[in-house]
Amino acid sequence: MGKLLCCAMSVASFFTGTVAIAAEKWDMPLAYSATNYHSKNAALFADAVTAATGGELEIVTHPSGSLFKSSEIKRAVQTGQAQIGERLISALGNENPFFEVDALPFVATSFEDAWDLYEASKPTLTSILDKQNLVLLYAVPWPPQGLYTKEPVQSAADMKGVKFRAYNAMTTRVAELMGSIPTQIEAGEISQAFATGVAESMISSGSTGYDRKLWEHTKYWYDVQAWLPKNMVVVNKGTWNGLDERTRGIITGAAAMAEQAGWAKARELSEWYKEQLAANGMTILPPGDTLKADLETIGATMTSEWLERAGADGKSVIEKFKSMQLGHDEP
Ligand code: PCA
Repeated sequence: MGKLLCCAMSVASFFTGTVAIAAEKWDMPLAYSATNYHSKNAALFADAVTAATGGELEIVTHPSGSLFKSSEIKRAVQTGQAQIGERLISALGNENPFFEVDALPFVATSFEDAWDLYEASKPTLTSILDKQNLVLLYAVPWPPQGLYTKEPVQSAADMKGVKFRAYNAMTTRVAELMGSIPTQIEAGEISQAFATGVAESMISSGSTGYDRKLWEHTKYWYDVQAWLPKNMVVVNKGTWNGLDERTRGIITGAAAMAEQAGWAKARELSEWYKEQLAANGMTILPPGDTLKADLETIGATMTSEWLERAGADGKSVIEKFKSMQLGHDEP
């Protein structure tokens, strides 16, 4: 009896010992508020990995820039200060113009086209990230981008001199080409920027307008459907390579689910966000013909500027995307 008990105890301590040594905790910094669908989706992904590994790998999300600010998240993951994190891809244009492909105005303006553009860009995106010590896990879009204003806007000329909140170099360029005055401001600082008069207008999704209660500061949202930028979730490559194959498989599976769920959620909420902006007193309008034409001209300028900067990679992703479009048109 005594011998058996002793053996049972040592077996138990062997197992608990193993679990204690193997258990790993990953911090997952997120830039956007906990209630936003990107953050909720990341939390579901984190829980799925934690559950499927039996707690051997626990992923803990830190929304609202609470662990690292949005501008710091990618570097934190590259250097291993955080093992995994989420970042708006198109904000990284200063590192490589290729990151801006999903923020080109009027190139991919629907969820279907945004998905095709993602598929077309994924191999290059993955290899750029690989060289930066990062592994791409999944990417999820923001709903189509529209224009928030205090006053009605008929044409780009009406935006002249307006203080414009930008979230990357591309939105800064849109503002410059409209004659607006751009300032780059993180999503978390939007309410304050509008409340203090630092910003009067911006281009963003209904999602961010809803999260930041833009109806308190603006009256109109023009449903321009200019582009659908994406957030990506990346892991530190060294950390990734240190995982066993089974754990990597679990993460890859959970990431594929999170990607599908995230795209579905963005699509589903896109209309809902507009309804919420309207319910809170905003006027939701399609852009008038002049405004649309002006923005399209700006988009064409920006696309040719980008093609210059992005070189062969840029040219080939646009060609690949266009050939996918043609493919869809075939009977
Ligand atoms: N919301 C983010 C990026 C794109 C979007 O829809 C923002 O405004 O910062």
